[in-house]
Amino acid sequence: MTELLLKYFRAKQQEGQTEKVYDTQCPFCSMQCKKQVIEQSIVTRKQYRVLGKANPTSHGRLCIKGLNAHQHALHPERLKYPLQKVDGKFEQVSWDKAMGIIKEKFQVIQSEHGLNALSVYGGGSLTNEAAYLLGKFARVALRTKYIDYNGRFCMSSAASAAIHAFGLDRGMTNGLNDIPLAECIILAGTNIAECQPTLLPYFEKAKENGAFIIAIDPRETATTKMADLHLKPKPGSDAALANGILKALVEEKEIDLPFIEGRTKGFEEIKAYLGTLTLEEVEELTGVPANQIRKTAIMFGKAATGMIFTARGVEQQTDGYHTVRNFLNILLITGKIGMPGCGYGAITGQGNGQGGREHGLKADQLPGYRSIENPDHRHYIARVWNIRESELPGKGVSAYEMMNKIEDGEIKGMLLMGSNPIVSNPNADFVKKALEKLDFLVAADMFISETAMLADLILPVTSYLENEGTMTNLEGRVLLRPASKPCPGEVKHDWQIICEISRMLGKEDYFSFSGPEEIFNELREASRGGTADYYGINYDRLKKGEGILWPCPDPDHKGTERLFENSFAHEDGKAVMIPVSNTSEIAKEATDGEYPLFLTTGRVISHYLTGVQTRKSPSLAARNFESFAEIHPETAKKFGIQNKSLIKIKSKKGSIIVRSQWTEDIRQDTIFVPFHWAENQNVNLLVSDQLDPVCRMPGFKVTAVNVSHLEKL
Ligand SMILES: Nc1nc2c(c(=O)[nH]1)N[C@H]1C(S)=C(S)[C@@H](COP(=O)(O)OP(=O)(O)OC[C@H]3O[C@@H](n4cnc5c(=O)[nH]c(N)nc54)[C@H](O)[C@@H]3O)O[C@H]1N2
Ligand SMILES: Nc1nc2c(c(=O)[nH]1)N[C@H]1C(S)=C(S)[C@@H](COP(=O)(O)OP(=O)(O)OC[C@H]3O[C@@H](n4cnc5c(=O)[nH]c(N)nc54)[C@H](O)[C@@H]3O)O[C@H]1N2
Ligand code: SF4
Ligand SMILES: [Mo]
Repeated sequence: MTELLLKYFRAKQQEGQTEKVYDTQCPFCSMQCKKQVIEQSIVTRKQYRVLGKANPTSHGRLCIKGLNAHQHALHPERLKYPLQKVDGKFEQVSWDKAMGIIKEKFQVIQSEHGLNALSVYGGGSLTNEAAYLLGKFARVALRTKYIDYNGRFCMSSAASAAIHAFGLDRGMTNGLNDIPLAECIILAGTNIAECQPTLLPYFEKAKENGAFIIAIDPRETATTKMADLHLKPKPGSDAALANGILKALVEEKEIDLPFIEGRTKGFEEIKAYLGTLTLEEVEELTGVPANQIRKTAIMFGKAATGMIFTARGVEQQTDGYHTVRNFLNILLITGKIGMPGCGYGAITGQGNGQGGREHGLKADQLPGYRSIENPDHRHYIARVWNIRESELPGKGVSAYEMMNKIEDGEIKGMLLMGSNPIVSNPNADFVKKALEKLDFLVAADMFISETAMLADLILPVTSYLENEGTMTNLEGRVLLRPASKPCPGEVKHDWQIICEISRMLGKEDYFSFSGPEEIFNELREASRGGTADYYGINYDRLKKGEGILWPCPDPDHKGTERLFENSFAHEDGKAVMIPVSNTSEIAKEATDGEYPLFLTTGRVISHYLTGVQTRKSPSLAARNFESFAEIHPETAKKFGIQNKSLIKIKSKKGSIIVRSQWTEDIRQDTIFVPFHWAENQNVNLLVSDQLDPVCRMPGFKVTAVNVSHLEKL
């Protein structure tokens, strides 16, 4: 070997010595792709590379968000110290001082206004350990009934529909490996190609195997392009569309009578209701031609195996619960569940949207998916927490309704952990004013988000690179996310913050945890025997294996991939179907002369939720640096709107300014705006405060609006 080559290899070896490898998971969507962030120190400069890691869900794939997620975590604006607002400006304070302020404010508020004057608002990015602990914190340390989380806006209609229909809610009833075995797949209101990109290959595999894919979306998207048939309904008309499909299934005799009789209840009522409808009426209501509805029914009915997936397009409606129930009716009357290549999937959104709702972040839930209103469940959890059952508060209200409680003066203080409500709540102007009214708002975040800006105190938290814990992915697979990067500045983990506040409030006996594994072990006990039973899962098993799907009732149990193979989770083992009316009483936004267009909202591939993280990533922000409105060229011409020009969109609630984007991919009566931007681009300034009466989901997907060319700013 020449001297020169030797020198080169030695230099390479040295370079290798300064390389650090951080094993972790992407902090964004429910796929929870495993990855490595590789840090190379070259003299004083640090350089980062990201590699996907093999695993049974994403198989080493990463999308552009996963490839760039280190950029926000390493951003100079990451908070490193607690901040207190003094005369309208944030000043750095010590943790001792911050904790002292919280103690004093919390105690004063509760002694003057009662226990329920304090509230907790959580998020689906928190680990299972932090989510579990935050739920316990609200009930045991603060003893308030007011706790809820952003998952209310995300999965609540699908979750409540699955609980009522099947007796149990796990995002997917079958594992991902069933997808390629399905002969027909219905994708209702889901844009997998942009929102869970590493999931797409499962559907591509199904197509290679000959599957027929039907997409339901008012827009053509990267996902609908993959479909063999694309139904383009009027926004918000999916419940009626599902009735059309049900009607055609019955007419074509493509139903599974032995399954209906043996394993379900409610078919006769559905049949009677369908007898009062015609496909032409459904065509009129939805804008989908009757022949396409019939084709959908024939293809799905005749297929030996089939799956239905729903996501926010059909769920974020004021009748989202009933809409999902009607899609479940289709699955049940065709008997396509609990078998290979069959099943239902409500595609989970956030990284831990699934775990968050299983372990007590929701107003009405206790760990293990137990109910806060069930006396047995309350007794069980009170025993695990070592308190009296009578000390456990009752059911609170949903995320948006907490804003009403602030406005009414009932809630005076809030701990916000992992959400940016003034951008993500409907009726955003009202929400901002409500939060400003609080006597005390403390926000735990990595950044000064738009909402944290309103806080009296901001507590800096660790990112996914530093914070170890478990996350439950869209399949219901519990994964251990390792994290070994040293914490920047004085940041703390969410779970540490919860424990420290509890100590200040004199509750250290209930919160004396030294690490996430200890918290998880208590969570296992708390979930034991519940629907979402994690008891058999432990850190050792997670470290050795590839994640475990709940329910997993004991350490020798391998976890449950496919649910409902022999029976459903209701006491009698049967699934429940209900007729869903085309002309429901539920209030919905309707267009009129003043507001002639439907506005629907959603996502683009490069940004995540309210954009706090992705807007800080140069590679992602460069793809879309501002919001926009997709509008059909014919509609644009009618309203005098040029392509790429600034337009004003107005609803009964408010107005925003965004740039027009002409596209023939969207219905002519509909415009689409993503929700990743704030201030005068915040689309939630337009969305109404109407909630689904069953699950309290807002109608993010339908708002009546008008559009106009912006003359001058
Ligand atoms: N890139 C990216 N990925 C994400 C996220 C993100 O912010 N950015 N967020 C994550 C989270 S938390 C979630 S919840 C998921 C969301 O994932 P999705 O639900 O797939 O995303 P959305 O874009 O909200 O809506 C999906 C589709 O519904 C359509 N739609 C709108 N109105 C209607 C309607 O009335 N009927 C029907 N049938 N369809 C309609 C929209 O045109 C859109 O294409 O994505 C997760 N992944
Ligand atoms: N118009 C419209 N509105 C919508 C939707 C829609 O489709 N249309 N979708 C809804 C849906 S599905 C969702 S899920 C919500 C989401 O909406 P938000 O709850 O507002 O979600 P994020 O933007 O993720 O806000 C998370 C905040 O927590 C911080 N954060 C991230 N990770 C952590 C952590 O580990 N710990 C702590 N303490 N903080 C952390 C981030 O920096 C950020 O400030 O928006 C809803 N709003
Ligand atoms: S955003 Fe979702 S699909 Fe993309 S890398 Fe992250 S976890 Fe995977
Ligand atoms: Mo979500």
